[in-house]
Amino acid sequence: MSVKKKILIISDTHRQFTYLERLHETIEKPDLILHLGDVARDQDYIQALFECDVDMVEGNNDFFSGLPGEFTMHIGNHVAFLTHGHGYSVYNGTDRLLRRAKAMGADIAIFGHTHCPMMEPREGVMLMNPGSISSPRQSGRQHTYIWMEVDENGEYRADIRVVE
Ligand SMILES: [Mn+2]
Repeated sequence: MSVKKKILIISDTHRQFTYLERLHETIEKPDLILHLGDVARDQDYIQALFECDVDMVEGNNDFFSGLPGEFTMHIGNHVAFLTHGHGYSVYNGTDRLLRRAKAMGADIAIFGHTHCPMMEPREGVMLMNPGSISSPRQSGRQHTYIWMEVDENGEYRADIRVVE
């Protein structure tokens, strides 16, 4: 597979950059960073650190940020729906998020907010949450992100990775 595009997916950085900086020192340069919200003030810093665009949605702690609450984008042959997730009550499951992603014609739904990583196919939609690289809440509390690579055929592979 020849990689055409590398996307770093992160969320809920909440002004804490220790693990993000560590990650920056060890990974190859992404072509794009997707940030699933919280907090908007981190966008400029991350953009400067990685020297690449950071596309971001508004989190529940991002007041008057001017960021979109959600958007869709093409990733290779796929359509991804991005939102922080608080508007879809993701703490109580992914039903509402899934319904909205389908309505938007997406086969990938990327969200944050829970600070718990997830990679799970459900009814034709791949649900992805990078967790929080700064303040993880899942058991074991590993500092996680998602690394995604898109190939020349428009297919992607994505996996949850840990910053040690
Ligand atoms: Mn949040």
